[in-house]
Amino acid sequence: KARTKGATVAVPVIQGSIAFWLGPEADEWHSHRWTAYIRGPKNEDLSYFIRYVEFHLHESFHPSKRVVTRPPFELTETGWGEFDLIIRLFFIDNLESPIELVHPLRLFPNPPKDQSVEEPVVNEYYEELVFQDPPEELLAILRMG
Ligand code: SLL
Repeated sequence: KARTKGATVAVPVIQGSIAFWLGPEADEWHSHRWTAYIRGPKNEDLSYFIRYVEFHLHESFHPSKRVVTRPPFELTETGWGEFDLIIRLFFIDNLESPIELVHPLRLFPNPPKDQSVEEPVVNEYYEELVFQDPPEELLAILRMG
C-alpha cells in the first residue's frame, strides 16, 4: 500500500474504566460491576477508523479474550479484583498495524473510603494514537475525522 511521507496524525482517545460496588448483590467472586472502554474525548464514534477492539482480561475470566466489533467499544463484566487489561485496537481494512494499550482496572477508591458510600470508581487516561506516514487511504479517513 502506498504510504505517505512526512505525515503524522495523532488521534486523541480516552481509555478508561468505571466500576460500581454491587452492594447487597455482591458475593465473594462478584463484588463489582465494571466497564472498560475506548472512547473519543467528546464521545465521538471512533468506528470511522477503528474496525474492532480486543479486550484481553485476567485469565480468571473465561474466555479471557473478548472482541467488540462495533461501537461503543466497551466491555462490561463482574468480578472481585483489579488487574491490567490489554486493549488492542484494529484499524479499518488493516490499513495500519494494531495498537496495544494497557488499562489498569480499578475497583477500589484510592484512598480507601467507607464502602457504604457507593461512588463509582473511574480511572481514565488520555492517549494519542500516533500514525506515522500512514497509507494514503488511512490518512484521508483520519483527516475527515
Ligand atoms: C488480584 N492480580 O489478585 C489480581 C487478579 C483477578 C480478578 C484479579 C474474576 C471474576 C470471575 C476476577 O475478578 N478476577 O471469576 O468471574 O487482585
